[in-house]
Amino acid sequence: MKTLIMIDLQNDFMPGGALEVPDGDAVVPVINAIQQKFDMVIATQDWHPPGHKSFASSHKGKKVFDTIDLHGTDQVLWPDHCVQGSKGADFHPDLDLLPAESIFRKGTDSEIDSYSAFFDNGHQKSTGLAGYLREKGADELYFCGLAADVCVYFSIMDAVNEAFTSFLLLDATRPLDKGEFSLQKKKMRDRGVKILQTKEL
Ligand code: VGL
Ligand code: ZN
Repeated sequence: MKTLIMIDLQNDFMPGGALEVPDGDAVVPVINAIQQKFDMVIATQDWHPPGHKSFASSHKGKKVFDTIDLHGTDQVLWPDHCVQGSKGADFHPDLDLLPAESIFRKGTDSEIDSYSAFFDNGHQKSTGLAGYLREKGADELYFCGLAADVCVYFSIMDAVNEAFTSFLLLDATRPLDKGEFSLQKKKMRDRGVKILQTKEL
């Protein structure tokens, strides 16, 4: 069963947002155009309480993009973003959410960050997504959304570990850091992830 997983298509990751991904809004029409090709559509939403520990502003003397140890896991410090209930946490206004049968929220625990749609960064807590997808009979997962080198990448690697056949839709994602994403594409291919363009669907 073909399932589309739309990662974090939220205002704060769009140009002008708190943690903007270059050209991030370009993926919205691309994604709207392919939704009808899938048996199921799921969305994720980065959803942090104010003062979340992934925010540089929560650590005295630290700057955005510094790395700290957070409960034994390396944590990049981000600008405040996707604060629960804020406009920045809302989905892009043009994103078609009608076909999405569920929205999985992540990063809701103040103390731990969660890039992946499946687990927190320390792999301590599951979001329940893998079990949900299995119960629904989803086996082929197609990933799109933002940011390619953060939440999309970590979600795909967890999906592979959970034995889902995983695809990345290259023209329906954009990275924060292109160099990092190039290295990750190789790692994903090495793990059997198929990387394709939406026109190949
Ligand atoms: C993301 C950094 C921090 C993402 C979320 O959605 O890629 N990146 N929180
Ligand atoms: Zn976040």
